Amino acid sequence: MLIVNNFIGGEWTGSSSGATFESINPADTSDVVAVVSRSVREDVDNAVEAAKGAFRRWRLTPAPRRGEILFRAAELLAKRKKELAELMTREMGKVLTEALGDVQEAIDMSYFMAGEGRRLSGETVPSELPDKDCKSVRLPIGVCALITPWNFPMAIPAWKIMPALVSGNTVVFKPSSYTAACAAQLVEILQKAGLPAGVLNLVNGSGEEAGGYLAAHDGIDGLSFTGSTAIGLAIAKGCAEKGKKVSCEMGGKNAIIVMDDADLDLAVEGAVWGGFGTSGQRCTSSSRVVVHQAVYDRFLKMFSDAASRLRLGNGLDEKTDVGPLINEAQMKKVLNYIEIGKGEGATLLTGGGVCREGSCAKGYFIEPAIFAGVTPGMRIAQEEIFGPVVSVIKARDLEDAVRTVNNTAYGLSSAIYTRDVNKSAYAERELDTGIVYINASTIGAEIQMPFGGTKRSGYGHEEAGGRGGALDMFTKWKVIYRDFSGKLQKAQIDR
Ligand code: UN1
Repeated sequence: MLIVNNFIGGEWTGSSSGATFESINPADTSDVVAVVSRSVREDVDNAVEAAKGAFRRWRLTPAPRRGEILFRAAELLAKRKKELAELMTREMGKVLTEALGDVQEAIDMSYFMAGEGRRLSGETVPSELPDKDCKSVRLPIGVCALITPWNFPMAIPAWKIMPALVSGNTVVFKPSSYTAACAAQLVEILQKAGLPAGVLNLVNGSGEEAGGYLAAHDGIDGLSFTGSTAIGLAIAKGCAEKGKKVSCEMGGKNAIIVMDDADLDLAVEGAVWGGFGTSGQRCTSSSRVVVHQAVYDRFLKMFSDAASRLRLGNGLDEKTDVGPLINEAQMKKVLNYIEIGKGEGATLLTGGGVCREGSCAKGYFIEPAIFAGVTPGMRIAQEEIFGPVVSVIKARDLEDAVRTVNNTAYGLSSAIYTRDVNKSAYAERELDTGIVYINASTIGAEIQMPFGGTKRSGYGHEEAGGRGGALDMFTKWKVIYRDFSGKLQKAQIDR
């Protein structure tokens, strides 16, 4: 069992109240992974203060040097990849191969942002007047609060922490209380990589107690959040009222379209991977599959056969395909949606039951569930379930399928399986989601591209790289006009 403390001003310390909570293995609830300090307001105040103090020097540290620290962190992460992935599987349940991928995403992001230390480019453009020039430079925004979820315990914190740091911000990091041990490892690695005291601060605790207080803190200058839509929108509103920069990555109700000309084996593999990977607990999960009527019956048979073959169990066992849900509340929520689906008249083709057999006896396991005969307006087709439940909806043609996909409050990710280039081009243009996949599932975003959604899925693109990605969230522009004519020149007027 690990002891996980806060990390404030370069020191690992317990909560000032002395209170703790436990981080429990969801595959085996008798396994306490960590005892974690439960932060109170005073701890958050101290962390913000430490970040504020460190900002004065960190912002003036040359960006390439900031990048070198991230590079060293990437090296340390890579060296410890397997051990970190095992801890992740133990702490939040995802199967080891996926946990290795999660750590890999953090490694990739660290290397990528290390390189940004030598770019962080602005623009130099001509002036409309003689002997005058114009440039824009990126500056850090200040103290950034980063609030992250449990489903990607290393990747998502890295998406936020690395760009925030390389840009010269200092950070107060509040990870999900369900993955506190993973978060502490990441922070310790950055500490070992040479980050100065106070530049990155960790406060553990619940969303209500520590997260909410941090989000509303007057001492922060920007906030990045990944989590539910309800909390994200409340956070965005609070930041707007105070004029603070904010970005929220929220829920999804992602869909895969399967056309009549699709490679059905590939589509089934994609639907299984997108629907049941991470036990459906991804904001990008393929929780709907919209299938052309001509292949609907065949697809359903293939999909439910494949889903019923998936093996539930502890993610550390290499025979396991699907791990547990994160906690009891999530399990109850998913079971409730299964009842809602039945009540709405959808047909439960496979799964949906609690599994307590063998290695599942002490965890939160639900068999991968597929509903057929779902209509677009049903609650199971509209609301984010965040569990291993996929709704299959029949479509008349491509236009009908696209309309169904777009007919939700969310817009994070979508996919189409087709061999027709014209159909894929139409879908690419018309699908109202931040990410569109062609002949691939709705999951698998890469860190060098922006990540975010439309409608209630995203408030600002941010996370990863690319133009409009993380650096735009974590920097502000300063524009400098230099007039070396030695006389009064009036822009717009002297023309
Ligand atoms: C999430 O779904 O919560 O695209 C994040 C993916 C991962 C990140 C997903 N790279 O599946």
